[in-house]
Amino acid sequence: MSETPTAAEVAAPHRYTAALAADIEARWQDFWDADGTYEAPNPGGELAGDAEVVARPKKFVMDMFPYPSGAGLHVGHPLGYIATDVYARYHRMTGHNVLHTLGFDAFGLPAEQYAVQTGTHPRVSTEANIVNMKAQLRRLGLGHDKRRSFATIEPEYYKWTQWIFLQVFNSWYDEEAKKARPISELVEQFESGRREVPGTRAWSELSAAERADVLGDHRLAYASDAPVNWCPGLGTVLANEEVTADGRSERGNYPVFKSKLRQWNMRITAYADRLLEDLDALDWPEAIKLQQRNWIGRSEGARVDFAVSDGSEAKVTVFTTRPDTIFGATYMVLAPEHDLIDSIVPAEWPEGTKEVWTGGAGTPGEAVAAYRKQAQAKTDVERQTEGKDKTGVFTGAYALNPLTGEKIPVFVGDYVLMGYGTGAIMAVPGQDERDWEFATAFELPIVRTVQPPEGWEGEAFTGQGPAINSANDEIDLNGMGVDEAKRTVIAHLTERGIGEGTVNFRLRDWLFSRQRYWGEPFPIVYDEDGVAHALPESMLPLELPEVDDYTPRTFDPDDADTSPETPLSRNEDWVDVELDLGDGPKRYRRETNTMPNWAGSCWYELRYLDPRNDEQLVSADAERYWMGPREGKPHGGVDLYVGGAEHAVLHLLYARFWSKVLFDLGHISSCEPFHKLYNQGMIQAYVYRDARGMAVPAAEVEERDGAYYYEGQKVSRLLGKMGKSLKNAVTPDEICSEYGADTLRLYEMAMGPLDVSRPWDTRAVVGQYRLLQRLWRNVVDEATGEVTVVDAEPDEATLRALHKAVDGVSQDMANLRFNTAIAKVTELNNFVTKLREVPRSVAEQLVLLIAPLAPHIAEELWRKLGHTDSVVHRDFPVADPAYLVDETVTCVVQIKGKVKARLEVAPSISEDELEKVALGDPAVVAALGGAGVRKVIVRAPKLVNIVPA
Ligand code: ANZ
Repeated sequence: MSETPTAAEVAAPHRYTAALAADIEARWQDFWDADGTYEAPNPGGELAGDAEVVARPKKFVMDMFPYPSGAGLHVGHPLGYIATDVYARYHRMTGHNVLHTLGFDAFGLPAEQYAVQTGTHPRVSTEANIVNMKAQLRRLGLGHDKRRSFATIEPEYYKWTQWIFLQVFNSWYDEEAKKARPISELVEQFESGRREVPGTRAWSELSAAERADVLGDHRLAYASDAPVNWCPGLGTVLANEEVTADGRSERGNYPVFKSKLRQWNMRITAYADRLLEDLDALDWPEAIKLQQRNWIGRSEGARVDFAVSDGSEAKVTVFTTRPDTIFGATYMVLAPEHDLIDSIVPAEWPEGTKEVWTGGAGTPGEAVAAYRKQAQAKTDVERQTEGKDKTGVFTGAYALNPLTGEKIPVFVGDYVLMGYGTGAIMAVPGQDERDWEFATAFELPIVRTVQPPEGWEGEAFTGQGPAINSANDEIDLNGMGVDEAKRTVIAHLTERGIGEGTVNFRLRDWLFSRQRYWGEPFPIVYDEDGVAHALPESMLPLELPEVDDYTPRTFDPDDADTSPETPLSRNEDWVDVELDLGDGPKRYRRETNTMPNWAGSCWYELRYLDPRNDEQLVSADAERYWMGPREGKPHGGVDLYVGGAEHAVLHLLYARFWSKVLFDLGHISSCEPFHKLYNQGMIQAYVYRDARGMAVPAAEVEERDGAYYYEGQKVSRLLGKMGKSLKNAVTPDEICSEYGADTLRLYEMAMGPLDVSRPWDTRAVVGQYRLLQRLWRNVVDEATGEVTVVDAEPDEATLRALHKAVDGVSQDMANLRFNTAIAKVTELNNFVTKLREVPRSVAEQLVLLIAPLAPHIAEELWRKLGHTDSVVHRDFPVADPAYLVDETVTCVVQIKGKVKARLEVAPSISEDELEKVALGDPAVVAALGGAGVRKVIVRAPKLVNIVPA
């Protein structure tokens, strides 16, 4: 504040200004902290509290927790946090025990990269970022139960992440019971002979390593040699999303190779069906459910064997969703990585090989080798892109169509992916668009097996219709619809032993290891034979060791035959250990990969419930109380989870998977983590770019005649993301300083419906500031600071305005429609502003109405109005229905000038509507006595004059 007061400050020293807001807000934030205002009691344990509060209905409201980035928050980040806060506050005021808190998802790559660049330990930078973010969040007045906050990097937290890993590792999926069970029960089945041991020997005859291998095929967490994106130039494996379309690393532009590396996986595919089925009962946006369904990608179809026609026993097994079309399979395609290729390729091109099939190569072997090389450099997405020319080469081998008996050529083509189905297809150009394109390019025959509509020509027909061209001596599909034909053909193939109906999923197991430092260490050690052993629970947490260097070791970028060296492997003292795992001290080597970023966020909702429990992940009482199944929520779960739509699959699918495992093993009572999900929109901001396309600081751009200038140069303007790199970030701190947190909260909630993206406009913030200033003036004299309300009863019109607002705002709050709630509060406030005197009861209700949205000013006014308690736990106003019905006016209905009826109607009734009501009135009908009507004269809303025929 400046030292000499301005004229306005002298005239109105008690006006609601930024300085006053700052004072009010700081005071109430301190009060809430000291008072523990937002602490939600558990039914028992360390966080047990007031039994009366515990007995209320519970509400568990949650945000997707933030990564504490060094850049801190911009105004886009808190949109969801404010919304959940308003929602939580509303529910506290309507008789709920509300749990709302916020933790930090603090492992991750940015801190590690910063560490590599600066030598600062990731823990140091991460903790500093958390401190900064907490301060930013505190200024917003969010009503969090701070006792329940944590960061995923705390050993007390990741102890339990590791513990869950062990639960997953030590269990298997029982297909019959359709649930996870302890691995010890599987061992028992093998031992007792109730389950057949693979191979020829009994369980007791297998070595420890052999047993470990057998169990590894069943464990829900298992190590396998999966082909992954290995980038020697960066020294790490990469996610598919980190690889460019031309097969290079997005960062650094190094070559990326598909390399088989031993990695940990989680068998999420075992849960594919349940992950699908349980979606139905969740209250999630349909778009997100659809994304999960597509990601899981359940397809019903068949596996069919095609014999290779070289006299060998070889066969190509395909997965098809259209077994009804087999009669139209005129060629086959194998993925370039398919194992069978090498064994079926002949030395020479067979007779009948067309020029276009050979790729210009002298022999099939050369053609296939050259083609594979070319395919290796493409990503799966690229290979599958629609409308791209289909490529491939002939393998020189033929297969037999099992229903037509015809020899059909086998191709290698990259539009077939190794990771889906069997990595091989029967191609039916008549019914499949991709196959049609390929067949046209390679001059292959096309046979339609479904009758297309008349005039259909020049493309595949993928719709429904009767089967045609589909009969042999044993089976006749002709005339059948697609579904019947499918059923018939599957039965036939099954009988012949060359096929069966199957379900195929797009979902893959979850690759769970990363070659990074800043993540949870695996609680796994290897013995001398390389057998993996779980650490006992007593050895958790296994803490991250100190290392000198966080950098991954890099290699010659072109040398595919290298493998990663993880940062953790550099600490030999940590890696090479003597442990007693129950059979005496032995030497072991620790797993040196770390868990992926997603691990910590897979179960954090559970830890909020019982954050300091060091005996259990969460106590059964607390879990059942906050998460347990309820009426209307068969699976239980968080009552409201708010976050960005970008987390449709990975995080939300992984978290669901872990919940199901923990549920199966009896650790929790809800098999779903999040009952209701809501995606908030994004706050966008204008990005201004100069002639070179570089972003310029948005705050320094000037507008003149509809054009934009930066340092005198014209710049372009587009709506985009908000962020430091685009030089358009606005921080909540700036807005809090200029107007106060309550104004910021109102502005963010008023910008539009919560799920819609909206452009930030700093100039518009002042509108909400004025609302709060008017509210303040309605209660407090700006010159004296005295409360000005009177102890008079409000008049009828005021009561109507009040109760209408209360009714509307309540409904809006319960349904996350905060923008319209603010409009209604504003309307009421404007009404009150026009009153000569403000009745105390009206002022109080107004303050309570706005309390969830603008909690600091509400507390302050509540106190000024003479209350000694906090508004946080006061009852939200309840509308009196008596004041909600519209007022009516009396309408007189005359026939030939004589009054025959009086009607009570809304003052706003239309002429048409009034005419209808009048003519339908029983007294009028009786008076007309069946006579027709010649003319009706309507003067809405008061008079209707009827002239009978
Ligand atoms: C013959 C056929 C005829 C097919 C027809 C479709 C239509 P969804 O629904 O996604 O599961 N396919 C199978 N494995 C493949 C792979 N590894 N790479 C690329 N394509 C593959 O798709 C299943 C269909 O996609 C399968 O059914 C197969 O083509 C193809 F009129 O078989 B179909």
